[in-house]
Formats: sequence, C-alpha cells, structure tokens
Amino acid sequence: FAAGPSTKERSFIAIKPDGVHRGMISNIISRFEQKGYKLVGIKVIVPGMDLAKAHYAEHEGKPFFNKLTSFLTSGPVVAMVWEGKEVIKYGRTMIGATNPLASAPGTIRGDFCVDMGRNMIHGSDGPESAQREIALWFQPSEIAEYESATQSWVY
Ligand code: FUP
Repeated sequence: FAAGPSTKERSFIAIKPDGVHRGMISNIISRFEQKGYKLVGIKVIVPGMDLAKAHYAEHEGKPFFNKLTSFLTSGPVVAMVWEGKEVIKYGRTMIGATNPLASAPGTIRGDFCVDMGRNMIHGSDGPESAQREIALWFQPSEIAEYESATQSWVY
C-alpha cells in the first residue's frame, strides 16, 4: 500500500437544507462512505448570509443569486470534507448534473430531485474551489488527519 498524493485529495461536500429536511443525510453519507471515500470533516451549521454569499460568490449578480443564498441560510447545512482518490471529480459524478432532470438515475440528484433550486447537495467543481470552500467552511483544527484501517483494501 503506497498512498500517492492523489489519494489525499479533498472535496467540500454539503447537504443543503432540502436534503436535511427530507432525511437524506445518512443516504448521502452512505454513498460516499461505501464508494471508499474517507470523511475527515463534518458539522451541522445554519450558515449566515455572509457565508452563503461567499460560498456562491461566482454567481453574484445572476438572477437566481438571492433565491439561492436565501435558501442556503434558511436551514441547516451538513458541511463535510471527504478525502480520497479523485474525490472532487468523482464526487461530482455521484452528485449528478446541476439540473436534476438532466441527472442520470443512480446519481444523488438523479435519484431524489426534480428542481434546480432544490438539488439537495453541493460538491466542489475543481481543486481551487475545493481548497477555497474547505477554508471557508472549516478551521484547519476541524479536519481530522487519520489513516483509515480499511484504506489498504480500497487502494
Ligand atoms: P453545481 O455546481 O452543480 O451545484 O451548480 P452551480 O455552481 O452552477 O450552481 C449552484 C446552485 O445554483 C445550484 F445548485 C442551483 C442554483 N442554480 C439555479 O438555481 N439556477 C441556475 O440557473 C443555475 C444554478
């Protein structure tokens, strides 16, 4: 077992308020866990408007921005950091397309959602956004460094 640098890749994954209210926390966590990814950070947080706006800064000025940030601040978000081989890209594959009606069955959005504004989950779209979002939502001390006992069976 030789853990190359890519196995330490991290992504910011968040279950949005609709996912929490619909009781999808365990289902979503199960999917990432069963795939072989490692949970290294998790918290339940009702984000304030500053955090919501910073998180979705790339969409500032777009017609859906106010609705999007208001929705995020309306209820709890389960903010997580998942680690593992190509977790950023493959996490996005597991999540599905932004529009749930364009998401394949088997993806989280494809299986559970029909509305773009209620697509349940967020996942970083690249290494830079992953780094930025993890730093925005987590203190370094809130992220656990550990070796998984079963990782050698996954890689
Ligand atoms: P994604 O990375 O798949 O979450 O998608 P985006 O970053 O492009 O969009 C962020 C969120 O904005 C989406 F989850 C839903 C919302 N959105 C809209 O409501 N309308 C749009 O036209 C695009 C995005």
